[in-house]
Amino acid sequence: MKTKLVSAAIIAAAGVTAAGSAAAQSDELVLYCSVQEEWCRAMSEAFQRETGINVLMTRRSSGETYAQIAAESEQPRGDVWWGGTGDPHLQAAQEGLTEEYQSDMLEQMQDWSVRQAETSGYRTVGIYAGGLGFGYNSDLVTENPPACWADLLDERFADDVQVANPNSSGTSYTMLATMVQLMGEDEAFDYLAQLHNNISQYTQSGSAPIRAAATGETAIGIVFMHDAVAQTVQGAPIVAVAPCEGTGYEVGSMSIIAGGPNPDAARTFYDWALTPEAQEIGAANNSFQIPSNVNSETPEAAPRLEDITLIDYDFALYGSSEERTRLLERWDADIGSLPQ
Ligand code: S7P
Repeated sequence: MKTKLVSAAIIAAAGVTAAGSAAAQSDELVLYCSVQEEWCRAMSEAFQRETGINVLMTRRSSGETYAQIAAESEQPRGDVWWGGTGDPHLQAAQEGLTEEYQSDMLEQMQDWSVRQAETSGYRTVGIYAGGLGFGYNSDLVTENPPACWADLLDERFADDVQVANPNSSGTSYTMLATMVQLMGEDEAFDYLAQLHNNISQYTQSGSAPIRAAATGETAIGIVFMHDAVAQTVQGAPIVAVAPCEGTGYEVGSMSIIAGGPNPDAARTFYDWALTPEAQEIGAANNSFQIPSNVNSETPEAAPRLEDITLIDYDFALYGSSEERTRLLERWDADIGSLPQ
């Protein structure tokens, strides 16, 4: 899905003429976006309006975008990877797929955002945060609603739970790494094998399970809590749950792709995307993460991290190339191979 966001009005407003079309080549930004499509489009349009730089945007899940950037590393085509869970951004940083950049905007960032930058040697930065949990359809689950990870194993939810595949989805990889940190690795894979009995489908995108729950296709979707809240805000009978045992969280991130075709436009986007004005575009487009600029307004509906029992998620370890690759291989062997 490639969206070329160019319009005559925008070009005219930016003072770019037909005669200047050679220069327009460098006034382009190739954006790989890993949040919800609606937010990706709104960010692209706002940046284009602000700067006159044409944005070519592609939306893919986090694991898929990491794989695309790795596959294109000999001849990079993208400039900025914006959004998506932090672990694959850290892996890309470790593998030299992304560029070191220390924006002046860093001084306005929350501690967790700066820590993400430091962990990566300034090859990525935190742009938002959000806790992992699940959501259930209250029209379908009317008694004893699930409150804990353990409750999702109940046989009354057979074939009624969805989660994404952790290879394509950053949300699902966050769940895998969370379970390993909460329970220990063998116990986590044992839990996931039991949960498999209740899973109707491993989706490609991380938020698809809660969209399915909103329409009543499934009772429970394992997702980031803000993605569950987004459905509630839109009027779906979805209740977001912070699991009682504790849970992991994401530091959604942004990185400049090493050797991308438009490095100046990439840095312009990077600085702009860290401003409160740019970060507040999320809430206006149904995305309720916690923004990373201390001066950005946190959306009213955003689940607050301080209200959730959070584990001390080890981003450096679970975002490392070796650990992420190893855990995904084990998931393929132990869980992905189980009969549906
Ligand atoms: O919807 C927003 C969000 O949950 O999407 C990102 C997610 O990684 C993209 O979906 P995948 O799980 O399919 O990779 C999150 O970073 C973000 O909060």
